[in-house]
Amino acid sequence: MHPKIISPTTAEQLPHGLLELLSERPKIFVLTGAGVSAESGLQTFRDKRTGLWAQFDPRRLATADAFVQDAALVWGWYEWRRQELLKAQPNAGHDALAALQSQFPSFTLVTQNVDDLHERAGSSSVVHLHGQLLVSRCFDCGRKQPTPNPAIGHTLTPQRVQPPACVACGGLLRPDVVWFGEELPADELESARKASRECDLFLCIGTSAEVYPAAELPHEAIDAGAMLVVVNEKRTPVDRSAHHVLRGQSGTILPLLERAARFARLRGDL
Ligand code: BJW
Ligand code: ZN
Repeated sequence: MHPKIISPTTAEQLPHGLLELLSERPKIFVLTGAGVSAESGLQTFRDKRTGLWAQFDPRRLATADAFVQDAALVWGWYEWRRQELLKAQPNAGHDALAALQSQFPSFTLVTQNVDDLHERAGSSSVVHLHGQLLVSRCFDCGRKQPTPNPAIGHTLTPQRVQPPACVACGGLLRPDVVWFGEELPADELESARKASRECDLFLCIGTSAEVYPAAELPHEAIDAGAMLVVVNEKRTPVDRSAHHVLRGQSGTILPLLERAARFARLRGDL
């Protein structure tokens, strides 16, 4: 497929086919990635200049082996990430998705993000495929528990911090996020797969779509007959499978989409 790539600045410039579908009360599936939180000041992962992986080695920080090797290094890095998150606020993109959810009876929001900005913007029933920064679990017994308050003050760079002990067995706490080589939470992945196969409109927003199995979801939706719309500042591997590519920042494009959906539904109601 050769999707038309546009950079809309008004709701009226959105593709006609998309507006028409929005007027028909489609089942909507949204997959978000780090790009949605970039305008809130949180670093993405793979940007060549500003991404976390440009600055930090994921093999030393985001694998179970890394934790076994040097738990204080890993925990300190996540403490720093949590502090960055606590300073951040949802942006116009998060707000627009929360408003869009309130318009459509069937709306599934699946995020790869480990932050809580969708929830803070008012989205409900958010499916976190890669876990959450503010939740911890025991590396030994697996028991989930809230993360104790950050041990260090606001620092500009990560510092080594010894992980706290599990309330149940005294083992070391780890962040309840999905590291490379680990399985995604089974219930979340299953509900995401099911909803992606059942949706009419799949919005793939602010993700490089390079990490599996999340990156399979848009393809499952297309294979089942959905319209795929990509919202991203840059090219991604799913662009070529998309019906429409909306090039730009999610904080600009999603409010247009939300506005267009309101008008399209009004027209559909007439
Ligand atoms: C904007 C914007 C703006 C910016 N507006 N847009 C080869 C082939 C296939 C798979 C594999 C393979 N080799 C290895 C694998 C498996 C691996 C994988 O996929 N690797 C690939 C990288 C190759 N996957 C796994 O290991 C997964 N587990 C697994 O497969 O288990 C199998 C298993 C079976 C049985 C037993 C055991 C295991 C787990 C993957 C976990 C990913 N974890 C992370 C870290 C989470 C914790 C943490 O935060 O520290 O999750 S990695 C990181 O990537 C994070 C993200 O959720 C994830 C996705 O990144 P995302 O969100 O797409 O961010 P970016 O930075 O990549 O992209 C941002 C995008 O936004 C860009 O496109 C920008 O242009 C755009 N943008 N500003 C709009 N304002
Ligand atoms: Zn424990």
